[in-house]
Amino acid sequence: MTGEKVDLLVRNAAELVTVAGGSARPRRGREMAEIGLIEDGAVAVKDGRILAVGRTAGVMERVKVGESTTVIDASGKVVLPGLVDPHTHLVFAGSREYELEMKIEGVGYLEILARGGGILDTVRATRAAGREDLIAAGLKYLGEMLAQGTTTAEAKSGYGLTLADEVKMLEVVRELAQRQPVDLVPTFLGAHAVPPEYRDDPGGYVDLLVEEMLPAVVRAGLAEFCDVFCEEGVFSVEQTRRILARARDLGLKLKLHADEIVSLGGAELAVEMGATSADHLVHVSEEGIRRLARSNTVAVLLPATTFCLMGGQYAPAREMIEQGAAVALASDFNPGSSPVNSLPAVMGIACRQLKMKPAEVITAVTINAAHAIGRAAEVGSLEPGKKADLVIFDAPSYRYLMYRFGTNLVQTVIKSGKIVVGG
Ligand code: IZC
Ligand code: ZN
Repeated sequence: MTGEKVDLLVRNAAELVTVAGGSARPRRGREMAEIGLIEDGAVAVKDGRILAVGRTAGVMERVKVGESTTVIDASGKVVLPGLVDPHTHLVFAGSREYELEMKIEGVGYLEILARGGGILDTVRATRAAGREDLIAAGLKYLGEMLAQGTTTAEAKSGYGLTLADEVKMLEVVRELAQRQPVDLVPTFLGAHAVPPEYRDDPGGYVDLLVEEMLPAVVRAGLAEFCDVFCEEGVFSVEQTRRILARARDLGLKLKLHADEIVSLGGAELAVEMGATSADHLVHVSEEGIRRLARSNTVAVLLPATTFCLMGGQYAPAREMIEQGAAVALASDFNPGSSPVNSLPAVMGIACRQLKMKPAEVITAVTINAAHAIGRAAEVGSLEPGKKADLVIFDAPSYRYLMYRFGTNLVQTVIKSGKIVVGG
């Protein structure tokens, strides 16, 4: 067979981790350990898409390498699908490093919020910020993420809390998507906190969300998902159900900040509403785990947040996996509870604190993360036809990535067939 001429070829990878075969539905339970590992692997790319994947010898037989083909020798290296970060609060102004002392002294996250700080502090800064400042900050953070292997990320609004400011944030997300390589999936999180203007009338803010903000955001085509911070003292289960039902009627897909700090039945609600993902789940109930395990709702765990909040209790990842849930991992990058935008850092924490095995962690930041944002047909695995998003790590095995926690081992990032980091 005379092969097709390819634009780019990565060859001789010590370990090529394809995570292939999971595009139709998320990998759950035991399947999470199946990562499609190929030794001495190669990937051939044409027109930004993957053309062939397999052992180097086999791929070389099927494709033609011409003078214009970029050939990367990945001997001694690990190649993974571009990492997918399915939960970030990417767009915000300012920072909240002053919360460190409060947290060390034991002031709780919800207490800081109740005092008018936390999210509300970032809301003040983000409302005051101009678009260009938000874009400049977003570009900087996305550059950091890309340099650590993230090629697709979800990005939420939620620091505006007025229609105009939420629209401003989502327009910034759209602009960011055009100005740099990381693909972005926009989520409307108008229900992130009750804004100060509605402090004494939280129900009035829920009315505003449902009657005005959601329809306007949908009309403008600015969001794919709707998310709610369902938490004690923030939005109740009843309010959350009302907001999500309206969002679903308007055609948005659903996500939910569920059972992060207090067990409210967030996981059960996410499954009931047919949410694409339920996120956090540190305090998920037994029944919540059972329902997640029987649903297609992806459990997105955010262990860097627990680490940064200095909480002793992490999400029960092992129990979720053992019961058959589909687990993904995300950074939760935000200025308060997780100023961490490195998925490799999250992966290192996931092994040690969630007791997830390295292979499960790989699935959780690739194909399952892609399912959590409705992108599994396009990214999250190395398979013919998918976007050619690849990361080459200076590591001899995939386990080494989690083992060497704290050092950026990314050597090269390829996005849609183009080298965007390293060489
Ligand atoms: O700014 O604190 N948990 N939302 C829900 C956050 C954390 C972001 C923040
Ligand atoms: Zn969040």
